[in-house]
Amino acid sequence: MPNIRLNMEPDDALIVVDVQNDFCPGGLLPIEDGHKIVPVINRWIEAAVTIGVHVYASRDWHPLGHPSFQDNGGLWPPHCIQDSHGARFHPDLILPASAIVITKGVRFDQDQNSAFDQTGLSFKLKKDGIKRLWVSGLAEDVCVLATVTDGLKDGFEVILISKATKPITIKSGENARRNMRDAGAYIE
Ligand code: VGL
Ligand code: ZN
Repeated sequence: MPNIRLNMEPDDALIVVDVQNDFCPGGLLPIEDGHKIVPVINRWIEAAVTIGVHVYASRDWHPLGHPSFQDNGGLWPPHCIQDSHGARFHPDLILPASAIVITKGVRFDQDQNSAFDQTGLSFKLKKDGIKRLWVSGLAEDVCVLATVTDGLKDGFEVILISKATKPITIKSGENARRNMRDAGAYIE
């Protein structure tokens, strides 16, 4: 495959997935070195703001009793409880005032890993003429994976910024990357 270098362009969007305290060391569902992507994402945000690229930040925002929690038959320990410290964006993440926050994971009947899942994000991006997405954030093998594959399904070109994401485990991170590539994502 030719090595095409891609640059952000004004009708792209930068998507920052779930860069929240609970997914970083010290949090309730910590990803090893999760915090290390924050300065990397800040540089992408700075570039995006300079070019006029819109920034979207998703957040996992679970009510107590959420179905994704182990106590309720789900896979995960409780995390990103609405309004808790763990649910806040990482304190070093510098989101511009113009960033749009996408809240997900609020339903009692199902989880929403993808920032596109019943949020209307696709509608909004299309309304704004966005064709291509640069995706960063946590976790690469869960919500980033789901967001990238949903973005592709909805007809966007999607670029995963590999230095701006971290998986929960190395192995499932490798699987996730293969799945994203097979689904048509570029890995930058
Ligand atoms: C996530 C596990 C549970 C994520 C969210 O943001 O990747 N992972 N909830
Ligand atoms: Zn969650």
